[in-house]
Amino acid sequence: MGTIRKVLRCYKCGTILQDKDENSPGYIISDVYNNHKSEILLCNSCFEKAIFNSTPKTNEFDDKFYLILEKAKQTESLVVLVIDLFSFEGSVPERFSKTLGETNVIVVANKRDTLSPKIKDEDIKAYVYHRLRVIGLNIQKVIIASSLNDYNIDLLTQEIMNYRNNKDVYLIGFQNSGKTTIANAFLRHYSNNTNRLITLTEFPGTDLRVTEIPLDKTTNMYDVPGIKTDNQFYDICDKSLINTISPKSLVIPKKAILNPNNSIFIGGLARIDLLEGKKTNVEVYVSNKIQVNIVKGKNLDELFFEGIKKGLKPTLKGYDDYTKFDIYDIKVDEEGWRDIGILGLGWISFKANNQLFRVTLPKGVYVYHTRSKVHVNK
Ligand SMILES: Nc1nc2c(ncn2[C@@H]2O[C@H](COP(=O)(O)OP(=O)(O)OP(=O)(O)O)[C@@H](O)[C@H]2O)c(=O)[nH]1
Ligand SMILES: [Mg+2]
Repeated sequence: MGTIRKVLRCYKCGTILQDKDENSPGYIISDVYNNHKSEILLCNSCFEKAIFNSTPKTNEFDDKFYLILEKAKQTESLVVLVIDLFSFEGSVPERFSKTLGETNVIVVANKRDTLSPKIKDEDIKAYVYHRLRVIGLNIQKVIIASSLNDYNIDLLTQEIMNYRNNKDVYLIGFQNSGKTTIANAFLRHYSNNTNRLITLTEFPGTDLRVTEIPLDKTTNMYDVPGIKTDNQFYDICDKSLINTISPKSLVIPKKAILNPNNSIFIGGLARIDLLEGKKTNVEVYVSNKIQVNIVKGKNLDELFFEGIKKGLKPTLKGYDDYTKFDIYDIKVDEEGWRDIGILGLGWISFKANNQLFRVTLPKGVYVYHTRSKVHVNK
């Protein structure tokens, strides 16, 4: 799927590093540039002047969450994996699928309402299968649903009952994917015939707060807290920003025409520049509450960081200079409709034509390049 290469800046002066021209800014010797282990690199000129202390970011993933998955597996329960159709890239940690093994999984592709009704559910389903094909889960069904609009929740309720074999059900998924809203919608379609009450408990062996919904005398549905990764936009937002960037209804794409050296500023949160290629029509899919600006000029960096200080909306607290952002160059060498997306924030769709895009986004957030979710290539 094309090539995505992380663009590195000098850790001290911020100049974009390059190994081609010794006399231009940001020069670093090829060997270090191509074989570095750390992202903390200095251009030759800073390297000669300074020695730096630094603490690179390390990955963390919540171990307690795996205790819950292990329990689901041991008890041969049904796992309902909720994914957010608006913000879905498809990768899960390898440990996730290994822990679940052969456990039955139903995938709920939630937030259908954010995508156009003109797109066929079958096409969305094919996209979801395509993205999930490599992760090795034992997927029994994919159900396209909208828990806010009660779309297909009756079908989901039915399938949960079909596949659970009178065992427990675990609702799991990434943060903000809609698990709790699904549990509530499920309750509107399911009558609790026991005299047991819904309770909030600490899952044994963890301090994770889990909602326990009785299904019959002995079994429950568990609404598990969202999996926190460290590469979703939501992971670095406070609650109010999550509300702004997470769409509650149909996302109307903003249309733009990009020439080389034009950029899409997504609020003051991220930006996508067209560096090379022909004039390109682009559709921008982000929450309607985010300002999208098409900006032209050679000094895009300056315009972006000045804009963050002077009124682009929304912005992330503390993210106002280049040290807080990563940059990726994406060379598009496929054909047909493609998406470049920022996990949790949204994506752009365009027709591939050998473009080179540069994506600037908060450090650690994941960028992806895939076939289009909303345009089917026939
Ligand atoms: N557009 C849309 N938004 C939804 C839908 N379901 C949930 N949401 C929104 O998504 C956000 C998260 O919903 P929750 O149900 O709290 O998600 P969760 O997965 O339980 O979140 P955590 O427990 O924090 O991981 C809320 O703002 C919901 O309003 C849906 O079907 N469509
Ligand atoms: Mg929840």
